[in-house]
Amino acid sequence: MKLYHELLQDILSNGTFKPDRTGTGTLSVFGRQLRFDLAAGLPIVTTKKTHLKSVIYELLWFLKGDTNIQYLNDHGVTIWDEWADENGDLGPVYGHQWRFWPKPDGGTIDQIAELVRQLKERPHSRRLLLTALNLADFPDESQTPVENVHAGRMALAPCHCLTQFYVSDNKLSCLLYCRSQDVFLGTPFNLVGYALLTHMLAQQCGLTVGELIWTGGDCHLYLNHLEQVKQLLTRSPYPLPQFSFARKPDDLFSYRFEDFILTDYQSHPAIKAPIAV
Ligand code: DHF
Ligand code: TMP
Repeated sequence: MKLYHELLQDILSNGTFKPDRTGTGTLSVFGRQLRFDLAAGLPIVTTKKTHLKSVIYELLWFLKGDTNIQYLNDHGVTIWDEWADENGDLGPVYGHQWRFWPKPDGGTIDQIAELVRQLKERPHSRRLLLTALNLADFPDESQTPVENVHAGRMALAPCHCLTQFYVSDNKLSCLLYCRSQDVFLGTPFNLVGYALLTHMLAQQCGLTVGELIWTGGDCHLYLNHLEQVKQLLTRSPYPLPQFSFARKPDDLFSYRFEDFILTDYQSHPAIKAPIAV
């Protein structure tokens, strides 16, 4: 994860101060890209312990089309708690758009089922897309996340908002666009999440994994993360761990937590940082 360190250093060196929605303040750069060969190992940060369990349950939760934090909490995952309303709801966020994108006629589009079908039938397609960018459901930035949920809107606008998949030589690659990245807390999760989704799609469609290409729009470090970043940068990365599945589930919606096997994840200890709400 030398590339992740270079991105952190880039923001420290070149970032300009920007105030932000949460009132925390950031150092920010605009428009960056990192490429990872997924066959070389899982792109997980090794210079702090990354909570793989939270990433896996978040992904399974998205794939269920679920937007209530109860399922996450039932599995000990609390990463979405701060944005949910009193019923645990987050409004029509990722899971809703992935599985139940609303159509004008009242029906819905299952983007994930469609993506699997297209990958099997037309792997050469240039339309292998997944998006949560439903502008009709966007939050009003002058309101709090909970006020937005109460008004039927998303608690937060989608950060990882557009993904394109690509097949060549039987290898599946993933190009991810994140409009906004909390590079210390959010980016490590987003890299692993989309790497795992790519592994799942490849397994289901009889493909091997190619590249993960992460693209960030507003790439920022919150001002209350700078000490943590400097601490992380003093550490040396370990080799990337290998990823595999315990079995091949019947379909993309049948994966369980126990199916995800990470071998030899060697990491430095976790570094705590406050999250900007
Ligand atoms: N808001 C902000 N400001 N940054 C985010 O990264 C973010 N991410 C969201 C929702 N809102 C957000 C969803 N994803 C953590 C990581 C990802 C995430 C939410 C929270 C987090 O707190 N990570 C800590 C603890 C991990 C854990 O408890 O499992 C970490 O040290 O990685
Ligand atoms: P924003 O909607 O004002 O951009 O705030 C969202 C914050 O959450 C921003 O710091 C980016 C961060 N974020 C990630 O980095 N990754 C994620 O997956 C999510 C949901 C949020």
